[in-house]
Amino acid sequence: MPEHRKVALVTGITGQDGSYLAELLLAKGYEVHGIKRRSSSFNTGRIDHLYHDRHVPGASFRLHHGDLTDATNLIRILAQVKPTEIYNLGAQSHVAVSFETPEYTANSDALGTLRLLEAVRILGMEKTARFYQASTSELYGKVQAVPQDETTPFYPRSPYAAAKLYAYWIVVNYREAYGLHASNGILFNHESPRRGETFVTRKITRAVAAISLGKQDTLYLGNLDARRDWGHARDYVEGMWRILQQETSDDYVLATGETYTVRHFCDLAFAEAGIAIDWQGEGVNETGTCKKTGKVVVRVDPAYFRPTEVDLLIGNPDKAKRVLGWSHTVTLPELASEMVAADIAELKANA
Ligand code: NDP
Ligand code: GDR
Repeated sequence: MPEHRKVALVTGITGQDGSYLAELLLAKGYEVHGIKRRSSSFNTGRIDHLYHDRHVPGASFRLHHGDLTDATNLIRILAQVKPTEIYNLGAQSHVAVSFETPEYTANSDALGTLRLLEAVRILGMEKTARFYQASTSELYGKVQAVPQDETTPFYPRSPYAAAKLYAYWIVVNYREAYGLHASNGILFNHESPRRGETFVTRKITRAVAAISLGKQDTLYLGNLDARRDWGHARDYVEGMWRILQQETSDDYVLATGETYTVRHFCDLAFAEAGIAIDWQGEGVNETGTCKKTGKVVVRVDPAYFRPTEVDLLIGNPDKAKRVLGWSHTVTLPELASEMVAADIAELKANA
């Protein structure tokens, strides 16, 4: 690979990870190209601060309209951009939503990955472009062993995870069949103030902000006992980049190695705003309530339960530490604190 060209193509650039990755790559001097979907309203809020008008000399950030469900469009963009690194972050990424839109989820998350890999082959870019696939701890699904590492068997528990399982293996297959420098990052949950509003951490921190400012009374959640290994997205995009800088492609777990319940995150986040939660007993699910003095602030709504749940995720990041020199830097209390502060500031600014 020519050392002087550093051109990245990022699918999912408008998402949480895409925005942090774009910042990282630009800071490292890359020419960054992103694929964004056409939408009826603006969907570039997370990356607007990076956008330079393409007529400005030296602009190194470009957006292209596209979609992982459109093969001809992917081929055209790849042919134009000639990336040296491709980060495939685009996906229908919401597990609960995948039960409602399983076919679309498979189309974008599984076949979308195949389309991108085929585009690389069709254009003869196997030796010039490195490929990163956004794989996920959801692959582990029904617990087979803990902590989960690169050798733990997969057991997907949702249409999302099943689609990502296909993507994981097609990446491995293209590496073995065609010598592509293609790697999977098996990333455990990572959050930030830019996390989508319907994922549980952000849903909680937004509610903490609204409740603390007197704009909301009650927060409805689903399974409070699910355990997740949560880190900060900024740390994880650094890991993605490091994976593609290796001489040899491979698969890596990125995780903190610690696991906490949704209930615990709730406690941390509410404590940040000085709101004590009076839980109505441990393990309450169907009718569980938690009270701030005299006032119910969190209730369980079974509508948020999933047909099949992933009960326990805890990753073993030893290989990433050893080979990539990567480890997380942000603790869960620090993450909760940053997210709550950002949501309070945002709500005040919009008041
Ligand atoms: P987000 O949901 O924040 O972002 C997803 C991105 O994919 C958005 O830019 C979205 O565009 C885009 N997208 C969705 N469907 C398509 C499509 N059909 N064609 C092109 N682009 C599409 O996810 P995250 O940033 O959190 O995650 C990034 C990737 O990492 C995803 O693949 C996710 O599945 C995976 N992952 C995430 C983890 C996490 O904890 N965050 C952990 C492990 C894996 P738009 O803005 O228009 O919706
Ligand atoms: P997850 O994230 O499914 O792990 O997928 P999410 O934050 O949606 O759920 C985490 C856990 O919280 C429980 N939960 C709730 N979840 C949501 N969204 N809303 C609720 O009200 C609620 N109440 C309880 C869930 O049941 C679950 O157990 C994320 C996504 O980013 C995927 O794309 C990624 O692959 C994985 O993380 C790793």
